[in-house]
Amino acid sequence: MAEGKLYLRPIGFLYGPPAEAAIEDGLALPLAGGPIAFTAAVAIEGDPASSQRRLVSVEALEESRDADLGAVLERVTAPRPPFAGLSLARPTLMGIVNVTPDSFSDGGLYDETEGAVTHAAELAAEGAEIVDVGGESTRPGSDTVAGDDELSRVVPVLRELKGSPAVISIDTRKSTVARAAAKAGAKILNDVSALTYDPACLDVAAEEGLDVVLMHAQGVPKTMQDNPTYDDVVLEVFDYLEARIEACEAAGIGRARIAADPGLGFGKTLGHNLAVLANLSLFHGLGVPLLVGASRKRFIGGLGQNKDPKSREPGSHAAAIASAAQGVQILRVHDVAGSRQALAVWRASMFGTEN
Ligand code: YH5
Repeated sequence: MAEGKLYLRPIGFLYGPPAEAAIEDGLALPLAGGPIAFTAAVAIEGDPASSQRRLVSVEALEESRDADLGAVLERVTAPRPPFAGLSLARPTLMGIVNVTPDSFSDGGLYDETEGAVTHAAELAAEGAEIVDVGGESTRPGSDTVAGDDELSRVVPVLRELKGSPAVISIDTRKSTVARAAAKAGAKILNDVSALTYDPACLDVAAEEGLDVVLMHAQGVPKTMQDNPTYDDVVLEVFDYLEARIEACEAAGIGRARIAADPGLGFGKTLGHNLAVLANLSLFHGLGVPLLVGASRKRFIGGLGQNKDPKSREPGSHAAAIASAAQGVQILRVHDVAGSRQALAVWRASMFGTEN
């Protein structure tokens, strides 16, 4: 009988016409509403300290009368409503725009603003449906930035992006920045602390009607890579995100306005990052759209021995495809044009359609 919590990791994916046929015949189920289907699942029972795994066919899943299993299965298979007005039927690209002084050699607020605005317009033209604007570096080892400095970097950029075809996302942990960003036209609050660093972010998101991206991190940027430890990184990240979704719902941010992100590189060793990547489909059990940001991160260099972030593009594309192949809906990337090409070729070859 059910001992502890139940998690489901969908596996055995089908794409395109075979997916539709297998769903029709009861041999597969839609992953997060489709268009990918899964034919089996790894059922994980227990908790991060002690868990057991068994392989279950879709037939067996559907025949089970277990209420816990039924509840997880409903979350895994249910269609996701649009997020921030965007249909998530195919992989959606979030392009990264940094407004931090170290990305511009000569500094100066005007140059910084113009550079970021131009970059954002390029990313939107290349196919980014979301542009994520950040004024605080949260890379490993980074110091925190004063709220006023972050505000004065980011707000002028957001104001100039008001006519942009892309949905604007603000990457911040601070409620003052989130509030000002919402007034300046941002529709998404992307918070690497899942609204824990500054709990007032919960009220700001609720009041301003922002959709939110909740990301898992262990520790804070300055020290998070010192010695990250988990009993079971995948289950712990799942439990954390589930609790943060509940906190949002309690604060008046409905499930339809939430996306979840396991936070690659945030308090995670190479092994932790790979475990998360290999088990991404489990996070569909959160019942919300998923976002993954692997682009140019150190673990990609760690696998490929590459120190220069820009030399990590091929690995970044591979990680984006591996994520999309498990049904991840939103991919946070630096190279929008390249990611779009990689994903289009992957999609065409797996689904057998040009678009
Ligand atoms: C994320 O994953 N990441 S900021 C180190 C690098 C390269 C890039 C060169 N904000 C995420 O992009 N928001 C950041 O090594 C994020 N998910 C979400 N939702 C860190 C970053 C980076 C760090």
